[in-house]
Formats: sequence, structure tokens, C-alpha cells
Amino acid sequence: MLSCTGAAAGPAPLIAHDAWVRATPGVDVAAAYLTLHNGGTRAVVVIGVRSALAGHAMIHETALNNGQSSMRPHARLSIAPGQTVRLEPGGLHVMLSMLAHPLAPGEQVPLQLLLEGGGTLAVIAPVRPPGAG
Ligand SMILES: [Cu+2]
Repeated sequence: MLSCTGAAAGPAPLIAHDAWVRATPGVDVAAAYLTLHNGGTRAVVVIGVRSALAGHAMIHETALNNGQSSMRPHARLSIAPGQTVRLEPGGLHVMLSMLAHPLAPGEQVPLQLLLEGGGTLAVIAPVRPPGAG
């Protein structure tokens, strides 16, 4: 069972829930989604993402401009104490590119969030079918 670990000193008390990746058959890019909760007393800043299955990974933000959906890099994701941030379809997401192979439903994608100050958070994101959302 997941629980928040409170205000202990040491590693950033960031918790990830509900991670998943949308399958994108036949292409080498995919988007990963998850919910991040900061259970600590200090802000936590995610400064990057890595995945063993992707040559490149970064946080993107989807924005609507004049009715057109576009994505742009979101370099730093700051999460205030007690705050929950959702990376979900239509908003923030982890963009995985240069995938080692197309992702099939049921596969487990390892993600590593890089935190300001040198910490990391490992997350496993299962792949859901293309229509999931
Ligand atoms: Cu993107």
C-alpha cells in the first residue's frame, strides 16, 4: 500500500501514482502520463527524465493556440509541498522518443525522474492500448 512518508529529512518525498504509457504501434515515439505528489515540506523540482527504452525523454506541455494543439518542452516541473501534479492527456506528459521498439500493451516501461539536487525517482509505467485515455 502506498502512503506518504511525511517530512523526513533526506531524499525528496516525491511519490508517483498511476503511471502509464499510451501504445503507439509502428512509431518510435510515445507519451507517458503519471501523477506526482510531494508529501514533504519543501518544493521538489523535476529537471529531467530518462528511460532505458527511449533514446530521448523529456517533459512536454500540450497547449492550444488558435485551436491548434501543439507541444513544447517544459524544462522544469516544480511541485510545491503538499501539491499534486497530474501529467495527463491534453496537458503535461513525458515525451519518449527514439524508442528501442514500438510499445505494445502490457509492456512495462521504466522511467527515471531526475530531481534538482541529484535525487532520482524510479517509476514503472505499463503500456495501455492506443485508445486508452
Ligand atoms: Cu510531447
